[in-house]
Amino acid sequence: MSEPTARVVTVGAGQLGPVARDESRESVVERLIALLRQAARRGCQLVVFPELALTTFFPRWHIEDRSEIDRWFETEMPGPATKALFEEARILGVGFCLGYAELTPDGHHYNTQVLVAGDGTVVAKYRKVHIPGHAEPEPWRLFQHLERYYFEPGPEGFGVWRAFGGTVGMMICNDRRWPETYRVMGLGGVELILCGYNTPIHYAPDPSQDVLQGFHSALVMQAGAYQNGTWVVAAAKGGVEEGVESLAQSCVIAPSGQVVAQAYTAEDELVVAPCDLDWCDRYKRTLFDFDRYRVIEHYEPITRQR
Ligand code: CDT
Repeated sequence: MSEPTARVVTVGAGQLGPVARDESRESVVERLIALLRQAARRGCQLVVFPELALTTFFPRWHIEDRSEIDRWFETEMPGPATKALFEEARILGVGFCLGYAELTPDGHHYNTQVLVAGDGTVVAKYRKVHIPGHAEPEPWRLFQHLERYYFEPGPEGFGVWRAFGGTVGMMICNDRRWPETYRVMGLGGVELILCGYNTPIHYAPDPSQDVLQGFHSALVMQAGAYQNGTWVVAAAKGGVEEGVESLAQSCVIAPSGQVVAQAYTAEDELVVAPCDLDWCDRYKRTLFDFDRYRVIEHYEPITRQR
């Protein structure tokens, strides 16, 4: 009897280098399309792009004018600038996951990721749950991190979707630092978590953490992958953007917790790895067999206490 075929999905982390404040969305989309074409040549079925990929990381500035704020947001997806990316995905048969600032018709502002299938159709949307930083300007900082001024937390929470031959989840940047993010998706049977991020190297409340940014980013994702038996694919917007240096180190992490591919540069770069989704079961059915080993009667404080 022949062995069943492994469920391998080849995934690319489509890292971006800096996006300048005055760079147009059309120009960024050209860069994304170049990465998507490279991904097709390298056998990818799916490419993960960074958080807020279409613009510079605008939460580093305090903008007061409402109409100026809303210019950083997308009111439709695909929209005028992004429809070329959707069309290219359809032509190439390569899906993607893209982070962007979303303004809904009823006026809500979210930090969002959309998952698009290889036929160019939208599979799912995820709105960032853990919103870091601060809600009011703090002039003592070298630069602002005003995500809590610009974004509401996603009301839907975490989800998993059947796509790309497996069970796919999404998280955005700061979400990756919280074990609950992975565990909620783990309880849904997640096999492949897609994450975009913008992580400034300098952490103003405690600069002693600056040298540890790369370590902490890998630490949380490797632990989350291992403890939930899932792949994690993470794409950075890295490099020095408008004077602020951000972590690159986009990577692919296996359910074993091992980093199997990582970016070499802080520029536009595609990091590719074949992800065997059947590898997840080696962990989900053994050490992390939730049904057998989780002791939920002792976990209640996690939802009772902030
Ligand atoms: N974009 C994002 O979520 N960045 C945060 C920075 C935390 S410091 C305000 C991160 O966790 O990487």
